[in-house]
Amino acid sequence: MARDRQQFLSRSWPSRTARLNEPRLLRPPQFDLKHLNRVLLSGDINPAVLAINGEITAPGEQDHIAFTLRQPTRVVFDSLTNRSDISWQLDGPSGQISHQSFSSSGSVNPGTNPPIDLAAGDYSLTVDGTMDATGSYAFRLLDLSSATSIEPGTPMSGQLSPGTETDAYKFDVVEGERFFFEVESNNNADGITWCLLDPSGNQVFQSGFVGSASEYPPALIYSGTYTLLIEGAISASGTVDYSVNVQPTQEVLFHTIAPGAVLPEQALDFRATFSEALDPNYLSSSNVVLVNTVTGAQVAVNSLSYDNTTRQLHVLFPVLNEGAYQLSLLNAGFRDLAGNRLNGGADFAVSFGVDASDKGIPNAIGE
Ligand SMILES: [Ca+2]
Ligand SMILES: [Ca+2]
Repeated sequence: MARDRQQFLSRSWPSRTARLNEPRLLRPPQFDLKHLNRVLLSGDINPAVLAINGEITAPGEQDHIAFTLRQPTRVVFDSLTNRSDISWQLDGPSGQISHQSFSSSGSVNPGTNPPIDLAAGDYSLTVDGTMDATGSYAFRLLDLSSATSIEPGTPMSGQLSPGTETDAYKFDVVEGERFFFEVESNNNADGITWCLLDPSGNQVFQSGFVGSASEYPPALIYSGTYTLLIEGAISASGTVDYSVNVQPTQEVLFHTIAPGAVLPEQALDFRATFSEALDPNYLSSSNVVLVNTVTGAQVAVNSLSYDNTTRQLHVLFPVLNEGAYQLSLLNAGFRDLAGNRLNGGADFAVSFGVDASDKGIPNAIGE
């Protein structure tokens, strides 16, 4: 039934430059956004403004889809079809907005296909084959305001189904908060990307989305809603199951090792004393993040131990060369004995147990 409707949608408004074998209608139909949602989008975790399966059945055919937005809407075009010889063009009240092939419409790629802020008004999407290309196509225009809300610190899982789709998540940020983005699992890594958008739709990061990938961007500088997009490869077949954790972090110390200096292995140790006992099952060195802020490289900690009588976490570091380092505790990664995730500075006090100067490395470390 939906397919019949889509055929109607795509065929009932021939182009003004319609080919001779296309029928002409006097007036284009106008479809209300809410109507489209109800008809086309039930069961989708990321409601779209448009979700269309169509087909260019005859050489030279153009398909046209008209829709009306009642309010300003930020969208991304999510191509589900790996065809370089079929293209789409979006036109709106101000003229042409975008024109790309279906195979190069990465929805997380700000270079070719950034999020689009559409004003209220009437729009048309034209799908066209290059030369005599024919075949089926599918896409969604995702409404980012309808992204699924996530709670930082609580792992979440999802599925790209089909594997070519984009999933969108959102969470609220207070200016200055910092988060560690971690892929906990991904059963089909090929070609998936993820990106974070700030409240204005500008990209904070974009990178490959593989089983152990992580991103640790600088403190987020705007208060408002951030959007996380996870986009399947356009060549994907099958579905992709994944889980992700967006963890709030507590930045505890920032140190600089002077030019030319080398801090020997374990010369520096870090201690965090918690206000209550920790569940040992959630003690992990992956919850301690040391980053060289000059190179951006993450440094794996050497070892981590926890003494339940003193409630003290003890972390030793590898050899550190000159550079500026930032150390963060992924506080949401730790849990107390009641199973609660820690919520930052209220739950622990931190210190360096051994200062570098104690090891005869004058001026090696300074604030
Ligand atoms: Ca999905
Ligand atoms: Ca896609």
